[in-house]
Amino acid sequence: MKKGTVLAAFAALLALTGCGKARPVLSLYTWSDYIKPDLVRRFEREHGCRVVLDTFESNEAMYAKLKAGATGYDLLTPSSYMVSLMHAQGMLRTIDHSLVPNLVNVDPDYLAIAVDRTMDHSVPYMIVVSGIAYLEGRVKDVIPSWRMFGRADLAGRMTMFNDMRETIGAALKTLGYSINSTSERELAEAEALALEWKKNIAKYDNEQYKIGLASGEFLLVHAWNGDVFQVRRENPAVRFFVPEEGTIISCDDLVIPADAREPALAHAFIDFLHDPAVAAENTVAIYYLCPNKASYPLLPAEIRDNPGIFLAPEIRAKSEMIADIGTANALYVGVWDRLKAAR
Ligand code: N2P
Repeated sequence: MKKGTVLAAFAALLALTGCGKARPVLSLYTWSDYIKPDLVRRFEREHGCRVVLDTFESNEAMYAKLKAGATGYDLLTPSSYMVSLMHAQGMLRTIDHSLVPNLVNVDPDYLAIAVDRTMDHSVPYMIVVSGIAYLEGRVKDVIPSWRMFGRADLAGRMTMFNDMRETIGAALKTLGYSINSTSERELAEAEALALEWKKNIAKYDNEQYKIGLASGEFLLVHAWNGDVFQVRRENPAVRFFVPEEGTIISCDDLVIPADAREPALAHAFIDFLHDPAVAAENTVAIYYLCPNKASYPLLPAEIRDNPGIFLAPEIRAKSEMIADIGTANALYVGVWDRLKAAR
């Protein structure tokens, strides 16, 4: 083969395999098990790009990493309270609605209670319900309450979230207080309760609990609903409940950092995720609800009739979304530091 022919053949091969000239890379920084992998591949094919995924385990960990100088991310999925904080600090780009025609599909009922109602700098991705998961048949006398973490007979076989707003929030809720309380007295009571619970838990954890519950290493865990239903595919004994005291509902939003390198691709990805068929397919795979109204009729009964995904109105009424509480955040940091250090 002549040199030119070899080169031409090589170029053709590169074009075929799609790894020739640098394809644009969309860098996504998100929670684990939070998008159907096939959908990521489909987007890569449709847009001739590569999607690189990096994961964080809490809003605070993600924020700390960005503040420490991490750059190069094009799309993030923080919870709304963290979105408010990041927006206030000029860390986010404005969403260009002309690039995201599928925004018309976002559920207006959700937007009515959202923090960023006009989707100025964030677009809702998934609604998350916090609760408790356990193994049926392995835990006696289950009551649908956060007080289960006080059960000494389960000591060492339970986990709670490694997430200050979630774990302190569960204790506040149990005491009848708001998860967004800024009262020092209420927080002190919550700290005392969470400290009692800490004696019974194996660890604070946001990711390993899934595998630990599936394997039976843990019997009862503080959990996000979608993770639990994913785990139930592996172990049908897994059960989930929303504690009767009420719970935390979060919305994780798609946001584009101010220094994103591929903002156009990031907008395209947001648009892709809000295509109703894609939104439904993603929800079916990860069991978190994408607040995309046009996708609801496409969801199977398993999702639509799941009370852990579409909450009963009375449970919803008792539940709250985490808010950015400004300088009072320092109170939570103090409580959390003491809880983590306690033995
Ligand atoms: C998915 C984590 C759910 C997001 N593994 C919690 N905000």
